[in-house]
Amino acid sequence: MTEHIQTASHWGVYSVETDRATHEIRGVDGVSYDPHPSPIQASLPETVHGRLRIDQPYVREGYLRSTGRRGADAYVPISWEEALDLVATALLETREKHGNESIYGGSYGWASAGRLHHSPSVLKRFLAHFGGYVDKTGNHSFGAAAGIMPYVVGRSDISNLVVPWPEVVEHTKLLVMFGGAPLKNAQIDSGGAVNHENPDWYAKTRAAGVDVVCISPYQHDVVETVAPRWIPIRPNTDTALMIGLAHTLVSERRHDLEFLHEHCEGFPEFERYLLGHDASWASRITGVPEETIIDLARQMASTRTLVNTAWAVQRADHGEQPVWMTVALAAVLGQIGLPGGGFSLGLGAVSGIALPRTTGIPRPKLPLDSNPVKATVPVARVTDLLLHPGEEIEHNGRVITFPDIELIYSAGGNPFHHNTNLNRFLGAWQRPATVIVHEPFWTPPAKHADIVLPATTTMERNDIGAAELSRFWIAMHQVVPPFQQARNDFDIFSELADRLGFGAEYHQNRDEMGWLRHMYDGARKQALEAGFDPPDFDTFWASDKYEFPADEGPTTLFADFRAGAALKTPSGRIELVSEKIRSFGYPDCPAHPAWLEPAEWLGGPLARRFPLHLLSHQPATRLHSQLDHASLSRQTKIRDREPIQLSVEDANDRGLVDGDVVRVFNDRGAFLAGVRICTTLMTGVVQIATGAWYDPAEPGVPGSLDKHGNPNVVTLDKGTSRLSQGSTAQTCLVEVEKYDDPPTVTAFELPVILRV
Ligand SMILES: Nc1nc2c(c(=O)[nH]1)N[C@H]1C(S)=C(S)[C@@H](COP(=O)(O)OP(=O)(O)OC[C@H]3O[C@@H](n4cnc5c(=O)[nH]c(N)nc54)[C@H](O)[C@@H]3O)O[C@H]1N2
Ligand SMILES: Nc1nc2c(c(=O)[nH]1)N[C@H]1C(S)=C(S)[C@@H](COP(=O)(O)OP(=O)(O)OC[C@H]3O[C@@H](n4cnc5c(=O)[nH]c(N)nc54)[C@H](O)[C@@H]3O)O[C@H]1N2
Ligand SMILES: [Mo]
Repeated sequence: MTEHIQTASHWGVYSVETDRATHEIRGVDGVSYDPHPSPIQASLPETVHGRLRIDQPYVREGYLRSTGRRGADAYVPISWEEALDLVATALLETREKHGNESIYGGSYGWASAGRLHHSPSVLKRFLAHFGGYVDKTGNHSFGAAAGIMPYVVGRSDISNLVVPWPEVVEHTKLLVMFGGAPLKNAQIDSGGAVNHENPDWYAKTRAAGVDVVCISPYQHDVVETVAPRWIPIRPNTDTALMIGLAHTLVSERRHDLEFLHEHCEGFPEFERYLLGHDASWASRITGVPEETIIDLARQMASTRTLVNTAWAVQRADHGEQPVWMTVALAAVLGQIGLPGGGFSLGLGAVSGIALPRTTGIPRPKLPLDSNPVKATVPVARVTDLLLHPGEEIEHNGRVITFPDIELIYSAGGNPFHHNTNLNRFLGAWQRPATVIVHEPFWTPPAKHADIVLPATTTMERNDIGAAELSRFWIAMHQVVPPFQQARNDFDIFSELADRLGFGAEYHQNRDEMGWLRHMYDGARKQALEAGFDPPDFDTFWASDKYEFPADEGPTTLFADFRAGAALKTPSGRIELVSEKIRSFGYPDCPAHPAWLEPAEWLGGPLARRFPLHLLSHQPATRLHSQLDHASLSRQTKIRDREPIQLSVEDANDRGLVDGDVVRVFNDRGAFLAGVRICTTLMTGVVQIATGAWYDPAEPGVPGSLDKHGNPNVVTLDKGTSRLSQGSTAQTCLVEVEKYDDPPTVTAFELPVILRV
């Protein structure tokens, strides 16, 4: 008999059709209240019971004898009893010999939707009760923006610094988008996208006659639906373009002096800097013609203009600057706090970011409990942490000393996806004595771990979906029993906590449904106090979802500030000059927004050897590395490799045709990819999606050729600046050459398993 059961993922809520007797998953369907369900959900039926699932616990063959190399060894199947003993022993020994500061539990990662079974969270709760762990700070998504914005506008909640679609449609006349807003990115949301409305909002934007400008190396970063005007720009030079625009505005007296004096700190000093950098200077740096800059500046001053900057633009060396300069440009225009005007960050970066939202909705949550260890590492500096114990780095006005890491515990992330400069990272990953990973699939982190514990996927457990950017609470029902010996991350930690003597503190004697009910009741109480009316747990669970009412209308960003309220900056105003930042004395983040040359870019000396700028964007057919093994993602590959886009000219110069395999390389490493020639990409720029599973020709050996197309084999791993230490993944020069007789891709093979 067929059953239909609702659950959810980061890419949407869906109903799963299963056979009640055999538990075969027959298909998935979007829910009726989702206007544009994501095609990514089609990858689920084949993967939940697919051959890459990890069926039971394993230990790396060389681990117990301290031999071999992570990534190169075979795996030995062990029982859960043995596996949990090994984990408990490693944890206890590490703590005893080296203290809790030697345990890295920062475990970055998107894992899966659901508020209880979010694996990095259950891991952190566990390690907190074990006496603590070294955590990470910041994120890969918008680390530089989150670092700089507290100084500029007194806020670090970057995903709220967005002008929502309804306001754009009603009030914006000119939408200037640095880095665009690729529609493919709006498929997903951390915690579970619900209503995919972005395509409809683009259509409304078009119908309202909003003039859209896409400033990006790639023309299709804004959907054709809105007939955008394309201004190609050299990667990592947006700050210079914004400075050129601001210069034009100021020198032609088109700026809003009253706004600058009333609401901003430091304009006179910033103006002196600005006046030395005109449109012709900006043109030389950006490759944008001087007249285009001047015309655009004039148009911006003549109408209601919104400047939006994509998160990708700040995922680059000195990524603080384009964000600060976005605010400065909007301040010069003087429309901050007016409906549909001013600035916005990351419009369209994820599904819910610019949809009508409701403020003050509480979320059911699992308490992480406080971490007794205070040592942390910025996410972009994890390799340095592992390689250089004792080293000091500057971060946001403080000095961090790296502790000596002996044990890595990772669940719910793929470090061979999110970290840059993987060859250096792989060397770092070999250093600690023990690496423990929970994974549902034989992914690169599983294949590089000492102890591998098999985790369930969302379909195998009950949970509650409640994304920060949505108005829904979603009941996620268990669809099928756990695969083979897989267990929920939460249950694994509960059992470990029992063994280690803090079970009662960790799980508080609640099982899965006990926790869901407890978490729901806590959030419901808060919701009732806030004037909402969610039903009791049983009604919610039976009815699949609760939808909070939409707000009457959005409040305009910074309208209260414009009307006189103070910002949480030292001056209470927008800081175009920050005395606080000046006091840090950082050469890579001065007291006002400025053009600082990136470590590598097309205008720098390295471009003579590596003349192509590599951009690695979010993938259309998967979430980061998740579901790369499903047919939807694999169908897009070229001769089994991730496609890399090259302009016609760059392809011709190298004698390349569509379908060729190429080697993409620089001094940090090399990977293979399949050529796709693109007529809408700027010459000098190549583009590849992130997320192809790392697949080294010589496993475990730093410097090996990656056969499959993982861009992080060549990306740079310096921090954006001493201020934020954010990721610089988009700052990367390479060369590309044809590669004959490429080796077979083995990313989707199982590791060698020694059955005794
Ligand atoms: N070059 C380059 N690199 C980038 C970026 C870029 O733009 N360019 N973007 C960066 C950004 S913004 C981000 S957010 C990061 C994302 O990096 P990650 O969040 O690390 O990427 P994911 O592929 O989502 O990794 C999630 C992992 O968790 C596993 N998993 C899923 N569900 C569960 C579960 O229930 N339990 C357990 N134990 N495991 C589970 C999946 O199989 C997968 O291996 O990448 C960053 N890396
Ligand atoms: N389908 C899907 N959607 C996703 C994700 C996914 O994995 N899959 N990941 C999600 C996550 S975690 C995040 S953080 C967001 C990220 O959202 P973003 O960071 O905004 O997304 P990207 O796709 O990395 O980049 C968007 C575009 O920026 C342009 N760009 C890159 N560098 C520059 C530059 O220097 N200047 C200019 N002007 N343009 C530049 C590129 O052409 C690229 O296509 O996406 C989310 N959405
Ligand atoms: Mo992200």
